[in-house]
Amino acid sequence: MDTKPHIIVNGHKHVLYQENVLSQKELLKQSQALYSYLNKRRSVREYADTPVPKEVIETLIKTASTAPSGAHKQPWTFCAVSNPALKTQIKEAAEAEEKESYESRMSDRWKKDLEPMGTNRYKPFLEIAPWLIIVFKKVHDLDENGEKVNNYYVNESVGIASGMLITAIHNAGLVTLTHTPSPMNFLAKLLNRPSNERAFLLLPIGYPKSPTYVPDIKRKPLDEVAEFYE
Ligand code: IYR
Repeated sequence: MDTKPHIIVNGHKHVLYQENVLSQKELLKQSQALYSYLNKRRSVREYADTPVPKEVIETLIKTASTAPSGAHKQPWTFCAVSNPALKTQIKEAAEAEEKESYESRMSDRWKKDLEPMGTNRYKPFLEIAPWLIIVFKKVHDLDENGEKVNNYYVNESVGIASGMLITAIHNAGLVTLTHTPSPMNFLAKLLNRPSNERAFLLLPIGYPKSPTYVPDIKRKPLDEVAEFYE
């Protein structure tokens, strides 16, 4: 076959895609193995204070940052916090918002829906987990003159990258939780983020406290989450 290392499309270089074609048997085996592994992932709220090396966190962030994004703008910043004083400030600010939420912002219906999860306004994991990653979305970019530059499909892009981060954390044998204290603007202030960034998600990362119990939830079966049009 005539394969060149690269071609030019619209004046731009396109490089050869490194394909990874599997046999039908391997394809099924690999897809089943990943399903079985990811099906073990659970949101965990109780952490051990065991440290996690910075290089691991760097690698997890690099993995998340391989996500597809609108026009390849990669409209995200992952802020990794291990500084104990900063974690305490984040916990205190998050708990102040959660107090408001649980006492007046959330409806009775919402609180009833959350009962099986056993959540409350206290967030000790924000201090105990060795790392917090706060994912920021860039609603637009800023050029060297501070002028706004467009980003596209920002929520979709940052959502996908966050999903990949959660997958990478689980793959490393660590646990996390998609925590969204609401409103989250205190995070941009505490972390001195530029004006084009908004907090998207807060993920504590670490080892689970041992033993840890998680709610006995079931996932919807395939026929409730998929429709096939063959
Ligand atoms: N942010 C609150 C409430 C909360 C809301 C949902 I939707 C959850 O799935 C879990 C919690 C808290 O973190 O407690």
